[in-house]
Amino acid sequence: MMNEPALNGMAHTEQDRSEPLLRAGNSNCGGCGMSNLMQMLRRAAAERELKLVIPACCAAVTGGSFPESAFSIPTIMSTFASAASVANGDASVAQLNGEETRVICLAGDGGTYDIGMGTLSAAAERNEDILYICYDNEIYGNTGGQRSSATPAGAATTSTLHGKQETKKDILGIMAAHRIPYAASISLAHIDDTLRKLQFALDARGFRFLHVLSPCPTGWKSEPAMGIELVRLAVRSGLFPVFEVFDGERYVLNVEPEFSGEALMMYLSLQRRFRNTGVTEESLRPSIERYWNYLRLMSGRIVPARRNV
Ligand SMILES: Cc1ncc(C[n+]2csc(CCOP(=O)(O)OP(=O)(O)O)c2C)c(N)n1
Ligand code: SF4
Ligand SMILES: [Mg+2]
Repeated sequence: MMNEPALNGMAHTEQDRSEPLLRAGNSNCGGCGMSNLMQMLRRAAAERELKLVIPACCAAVTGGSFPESAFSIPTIMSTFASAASVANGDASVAQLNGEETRVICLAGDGGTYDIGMGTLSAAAERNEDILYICYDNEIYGNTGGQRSSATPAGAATTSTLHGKQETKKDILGIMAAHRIPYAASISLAHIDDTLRKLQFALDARGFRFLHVLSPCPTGWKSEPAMGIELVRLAVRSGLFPVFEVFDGERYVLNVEPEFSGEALMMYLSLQRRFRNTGVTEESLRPSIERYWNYLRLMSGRIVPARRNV
């Protein structure tokens, strides 16, 4: 009876559906990429026992107020600055108790690239046994859509009305430089690749970092139904490379893009945040090429994703 595309034909009856991590009644906007990520995480986790640590961000408020919660698993809300440390403490307690629980720190780009970077870097340097997932909507969404250091150049935000001048930080480069066991980017438009990486990262030991491009219709000024298509366009155009880094040195490129100019134009034109800020396909092309030259140099190898959707 139920055959939702996002579940890849796996859920046919009510009994086939495991309880979602983020239940109905949550306060996320329609079309939020983070909601989609939570659905993928549920599927990838299957029967694994999970705990979440979430610093201030949209994910922190979407569960609702105590004693109610839209989260179906134990969830701790932390300050920005302590998120990775709290997750680290939680993982250590689970280990001391002999539990199999996997602790996930789920944070936005503001909490990751900017405000929580100190403890994130410290936990990565100590190779603590946590999975850190950054859902990157390229703004401080929860406080009204201000720029973060993940906001790309040319995007209008509520604090850069005419478009941000500075370029986006290379978060995977920063995390790979910590020589952590696993760091990877995730495209929600590539379901098999997403599930494979989530499963790998859930089972691996030591510090794992996942970077997820997370459409935000509210901040990106885009249609809610276009979120996954926007991610697909970002991948096709080369704007969002999908790759993995093992131990900070072995780079594996998972999707070879078409570097399609049409995809890049579509990506820009479907989001009003890029309107009238001067950003064009031509202005973005050099930085895309520079980054890809770097990635090719680091990897020397292309592994296509198993299924492009
Ligand atoms: C130290 C500190 N500074 C600022 C805030 C206010 N604040 C709460 S959520 C938020 C935005 C978080 O952005 P991000 O991490 O990208 O998550 P998103 O809201 O986009 O989901 C800010 C600035 C805070 N709670 N604590
Ligand atoms: S503001 Fe953006 S990230 Fe936050 S709930 Fe809405 S769509 Fe999701
Ligand atoms: Mg954000």
